[in-house]
Amino acid sequence: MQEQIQDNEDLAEIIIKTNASIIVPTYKEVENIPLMIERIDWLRQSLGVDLELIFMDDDSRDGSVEAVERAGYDWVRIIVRTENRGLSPSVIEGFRAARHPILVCMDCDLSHPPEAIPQMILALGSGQQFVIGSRYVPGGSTDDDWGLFRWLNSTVATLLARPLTAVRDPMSGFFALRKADFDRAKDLNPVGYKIGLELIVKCGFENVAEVPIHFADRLHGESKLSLKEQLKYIRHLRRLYIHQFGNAMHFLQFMVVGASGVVVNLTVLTILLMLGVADSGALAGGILVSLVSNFLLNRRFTFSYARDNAILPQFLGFLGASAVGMVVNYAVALYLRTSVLPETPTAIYVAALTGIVCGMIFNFLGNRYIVFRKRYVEK
Ligand SMILES: Nc1nc2c(ncn2[C@@H]2O[C@H](COP(=O)(O)OP(=O)(O)O)[C@@H](O)[C@H]2O)c(=O)[nH]1
Ligand SMILES: [Mg+2]
Repeated sequence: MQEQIQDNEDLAEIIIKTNASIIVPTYKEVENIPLMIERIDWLRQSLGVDLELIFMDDDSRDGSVEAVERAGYDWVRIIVRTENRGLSPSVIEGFRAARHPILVCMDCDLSHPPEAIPQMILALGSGQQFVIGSRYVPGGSTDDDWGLFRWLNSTVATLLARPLTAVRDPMSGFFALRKADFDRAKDLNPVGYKIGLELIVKCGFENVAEVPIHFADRLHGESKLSLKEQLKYIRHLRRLYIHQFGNAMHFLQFMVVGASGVVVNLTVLTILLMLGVADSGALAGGILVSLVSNFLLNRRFTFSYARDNAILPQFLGFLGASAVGMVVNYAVALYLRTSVLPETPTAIYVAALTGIVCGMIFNFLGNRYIVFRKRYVEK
């Protein structure tokens, strides 16, 4: 392995002067820890800068602490965490504990080549705010044995993040940034695995660079990326979308809930008709049930930040906002039909559609700012 590293000609040409802290989240990585230390030690010696290595361990109790002690270096530490476990919180805590002006985060499984670190630091020095060790830029690669499922999984996850950032590999757990920028980051919500994506979005970084890496398969042990973590990713994405797109995202969810209300309405209508209820009763039943389901879904998802507020006043407010929306709808449509549009066969439809859109917007605004108003910041 050492020879392979020393073959890396680019490294010899890169001279960096800034010291860096390398933060490595670990959970049961005892087999990989000595190898990580060895690789970083080699990098320290060849660069001649001070690199601090901090393992952020979630109480693995597998001999990780002893492995770090055995190495006996004063520039290597392991911090054992017993509270607020998880990959992202441990990285954040490690960044806070770091002593040097540049922060690097990487996996402990030797997937991420430490030899890319000098280039990453250099990019930060030349004005980049965030630098990713990337599999998906020219020159980057992964080991060949990725099955279809793993590839598809990674591709879909990356595509879902595309509206948030144009970065090719936002899922990467190998990245670097300045400590000063990290210290300024607000509202970090370290949930799940994608701490790099969280930082790019929440810090609002515009200059993000990607350094190509070969992403090797993990050396020892198994990936801890479970299905549960993947579901957390969906929740994380939703939060980031709301952070980035604010009202547009609330409106989109409001529309999706509205569309689901149509399905609920028609389903209830059909069931009631099958049960022999009269048309008038079945129509009313469909409307009532869809109103309730729309309300509950909006409370649970669209305006989830207000879901701890009292439910009854909210429901009455929701009905009120719907009523106002209907009045606006009717008024706009009638005004357009009688006073604005020319006498053509399609005029009534144009009027009706414009009325619907205006009514919906009023309905949304009433719910967003009055019925489900924000009493506290979403956690
Ligand atoms: N502190 C901490 N580290 C974790 C946790 N889960 C995973 N890790 C570490 O985070 C890194 C990435 O995890 P890994 O299983 O390699 O995920 P993958 O690369 O996406 O397959 C590894 O160094 C893990 O040991 C956790 O809950 N807490
Ligand atoms: Mg890994």
